[in-house]
Amino acid sequence: MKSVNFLNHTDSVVKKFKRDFQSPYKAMKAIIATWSFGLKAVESGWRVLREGGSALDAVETAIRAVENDFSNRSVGLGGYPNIAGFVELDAAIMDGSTLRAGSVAAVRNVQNPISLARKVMENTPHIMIAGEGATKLAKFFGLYVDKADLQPEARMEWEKRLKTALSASPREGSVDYWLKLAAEGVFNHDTIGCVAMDENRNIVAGCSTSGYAFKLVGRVGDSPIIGAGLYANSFGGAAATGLGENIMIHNVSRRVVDFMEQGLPADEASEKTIQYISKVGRRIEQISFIALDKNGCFGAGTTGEAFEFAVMSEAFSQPFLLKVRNEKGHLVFEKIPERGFQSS
Ligand code: SD4
Repeated sequence: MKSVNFLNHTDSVVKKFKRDFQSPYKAMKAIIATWSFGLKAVESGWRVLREGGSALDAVETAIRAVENDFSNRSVGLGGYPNIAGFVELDAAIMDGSTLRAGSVAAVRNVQNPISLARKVMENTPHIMIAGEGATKLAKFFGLYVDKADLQPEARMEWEKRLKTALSASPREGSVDYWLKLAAEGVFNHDTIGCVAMDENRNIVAGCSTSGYAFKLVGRVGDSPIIGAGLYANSFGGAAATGLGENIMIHNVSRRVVDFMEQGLPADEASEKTIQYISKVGRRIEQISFIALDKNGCFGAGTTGEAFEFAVMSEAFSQPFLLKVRNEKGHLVFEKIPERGFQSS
């Protein structure tokens, strides 16, 4: 098959790209992930799919690749800590073919919370395990790590926050004190979310995050909540990123899949979701998501100005980055030129 470099694209390549991207085609194996670091996830997950692996393995592998990068400040143990200086992680996985799911919330000392979430799904009668119980389960399954020191840059940033907050502090240890500290927190909006479909058309969604930087101890975001941070069934899958407190209110991932269930392709389901949230939402800041439908078509949406994500399917010769822009409720998808792709 002849490869065409998108950087020197012609109109016909652009048209082909739009057709491949926005309308159903025969490619079944497909994978999509949030943000530019999603490229690393997509590359890892694609290797699994390409070799005939399951969507479940692909999503777990994809997310682990980002969790294992300690330079990432919003995913895994390299992430910013909570206000007490501990990294607390949320993660979940959902198998659309069985409607089974597993999740962990506010878990410490686990390098790969996505794998722990999968253990919860496959080896317990439960869906969600939080806090100390999740850490204990990690020990049981050999996923616990003794050493979970903050990365130097994360520690520096945390100490800076503490100092700023303490300079005008209420009584140390009071609720006011903790709230003040948390209010100084920065919103960290880079969850790794991933959705994949394998050659048997099984769709799986997953996500993993260290959540809101300098959050209150025990704060749980949308990522481990089925329907909010992720959802998958036989019609499609979705995963969200952005301020969890907003995503939960709108049950974002389930809503995107609902629209796909009604027959819309992923990109149209995404637009409907954004329009719905904008219409009803008081809390609409910072919500973005990715979507994949049962025909292998990609979608994504954002209530912000733009949101980057990574994709790969049988229709393309290598993974690449896309951007979705929100133009007054209408979603416009475009390539990111500096990360050109090759269409076969
Ligand atoms: C949360 N949704 O914990 C996560 C944070 C995030 O991109 O980064 N999303 O609220």
